[in-house]
Amino acid sequence: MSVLLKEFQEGILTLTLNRPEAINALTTEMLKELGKVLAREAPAPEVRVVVLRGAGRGFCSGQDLREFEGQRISYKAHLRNYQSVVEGMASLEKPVMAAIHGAAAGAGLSLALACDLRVAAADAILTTGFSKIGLIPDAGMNYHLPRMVGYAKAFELEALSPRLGAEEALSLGLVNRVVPTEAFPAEVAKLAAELAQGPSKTYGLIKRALRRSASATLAEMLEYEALLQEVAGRTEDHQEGVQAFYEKRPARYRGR
Ligand code: T3D
Repeated sequence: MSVLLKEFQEGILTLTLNRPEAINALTTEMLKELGKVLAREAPAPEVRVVVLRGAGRGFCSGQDLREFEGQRISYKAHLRNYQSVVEGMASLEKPVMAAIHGAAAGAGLSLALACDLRVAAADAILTTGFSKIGLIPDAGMNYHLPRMVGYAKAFELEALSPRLGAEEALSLGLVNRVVPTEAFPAEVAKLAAELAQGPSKTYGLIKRALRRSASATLAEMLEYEALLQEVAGRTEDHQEGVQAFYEKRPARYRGR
């Protein structure tokens, strides 16, 4: 059985981390496969949204702590596998959504934070985890976390590594919504379908704009927005959106 399951249906590419016996602890094989799918398959125009989830009772417990047992590894080399995945998600011009149930720990949480949206089941537990084993957070956590919660909270979460329940994660802005555990698969599917039926190119441009804003001045952003709007304004979906407004009907976006 593959360590990464792929399913494509109605514009939604669902990627399932599949090592449930270890709460989907990440191995080199899994990361390489994930990086490859993000680079080669996810950019296809028929893919309108990517959902990342975990098999079994949790999302992901982070790096597999048994993979390099007894070995002295080069972290710099090993972390390239994580970097490809995180950069792959960031540069993908379509929404990437994490569906979190059970534990999201260590680099598993880093991957969830690198997604554009996070939906959590009520049973979700989020924890940075790294400092508990004497490591610093990686896989982009030091980029994403302080931008979501501010420096002081990020320091607390990274240094003390508390286990956050879904509601606390929601109140901190770490997840976008919390849904009852029984309704989780249906709610994830509903949100994914909504995104898959949306103006996909616009979503990609929104993603570009928000990512650029992390290191731009207001003046630069005003210029950049104007540039991106030139692109959005020429999409078929923009024409369809305006036409649907005139005709007082729901828009039928095709991602073009
Ligand atoms: O080293 C490097 O390569 C550098 C990069 C590091 C990146 C990182 O991600 S560092 C952080 C690594 N992750 C952790 O430290 C989390 C470790 N796991 C836990 O704290 C807990 O397992 C959870 C909070 C995730 C879940 O707790 P619980 O009680 O629901 O489950 P459990 O019983 O602890 O785990 C179930 C099984 O999964 C268990 O196996 P067993 O005993 O039934 O055979 C456990 O050992 C295994 N497991 C859980 N996490 C990992 C793991 N196996 C390997 N690696 C793991 N990360």
